Amino acid sequence: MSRILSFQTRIIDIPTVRPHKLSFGSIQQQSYCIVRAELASGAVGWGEAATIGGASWNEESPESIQHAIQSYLIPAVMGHEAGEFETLLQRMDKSCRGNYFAKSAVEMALIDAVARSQGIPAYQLLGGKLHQQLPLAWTLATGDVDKDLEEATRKLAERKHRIFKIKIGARRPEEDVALVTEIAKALAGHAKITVDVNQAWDGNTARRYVPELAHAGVDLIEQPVAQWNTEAMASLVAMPMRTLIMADESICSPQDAYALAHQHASHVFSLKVAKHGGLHRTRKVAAVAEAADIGWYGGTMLETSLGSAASAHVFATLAGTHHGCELFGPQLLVDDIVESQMIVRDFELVIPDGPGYGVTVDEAKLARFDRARVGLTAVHVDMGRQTAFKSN
Ligand code: MUC
Ligand code: MG
Repeated sequence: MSRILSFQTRIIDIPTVRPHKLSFGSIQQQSYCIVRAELASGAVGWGEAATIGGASWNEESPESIQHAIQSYLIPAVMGHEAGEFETLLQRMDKSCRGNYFAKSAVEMALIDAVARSQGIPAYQLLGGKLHQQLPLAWTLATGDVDKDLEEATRKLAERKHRIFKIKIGARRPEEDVALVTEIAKALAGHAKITVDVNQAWDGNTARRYVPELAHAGVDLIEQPVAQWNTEAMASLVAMPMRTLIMADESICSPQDAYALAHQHASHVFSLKVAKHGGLHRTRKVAAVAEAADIGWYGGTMLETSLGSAASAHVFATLAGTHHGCELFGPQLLVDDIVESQMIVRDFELVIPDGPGYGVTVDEAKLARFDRARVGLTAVHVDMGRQTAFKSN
């Protein structure tokens, strides 16, 4: 056992290899709040929280995450035993409501530090590794059918991905259905097709177009309606079709999980370490899914290899029916912050062994992408951020 000695936080910005278009906008860079935790024993651990499009995906942004960590979460846990995770979560909750992304970054760093100090992989602190690897999805989000198909064909040939999630919701639903139908037809027999509407439709639009997507061969439809629209989700689940309805933005807390299960409003939950408030709480949400016969999917906020490896460690411990994962964030970035990335083999992500999350943070790379690096003024940063995300 060892007490928490210190923390450091910083925001980094990493450009993406191509624009990533979602229902609410287009991103050209990903921003992260990175946390370094040091224990009295000298052990060091790293955590990360990623957001998509600043504060566009949900209420938190890299800046709010850093502020919550510095002002409230660090004072709440400083000097306490690093391995007493449940106590630390309660202390963070008492000092700061919500702010789950921020809490997840702190907890992620502490789990890494404790696992490293014991020389064990983090999954051993979380119940042990049930899966050696998980099927790895890729997201098609260029907004152009030819470019999407070219990308999917390349990923298939490289034996990296054969589950493709298409981001829709920015265009008219008829146009989206036409694009999805064309891609699904071209890849039929070679790949599984899923879509993510990112809350763009109202209930009536969803009830009209979900059957058309099902007819096109889509296996799974993610968050077709607003995060609050549980009744519409339930009406889609009740439709007689083989296509599954997955909650993403709707499912954050274990209480959300219970409410969705109780109202039969999801076939599958997309699990994400950030929105659940950490790795332990991801397991609590997964436990509700398992109890309610709801499947799970290993979701992403487009983390670097650090956050992706941490997510992989907790996903690897989960029982119940799963639909693979989409921890492809590192492949969407021009560069990473670790020495070597996780292995992707035969369409599956191999869960990394080794102490902590099994990846080694490269501090020179962190410095290269640090928003506060010498010479970058606040004005430049603001201008950079405006061009890095364009809302619709
Ligand atoms: C989301 O809503 O699932 C994850 C992958 C991706 O392309 O967008 C995100 C967020
Ligand atoms: Mg989603």
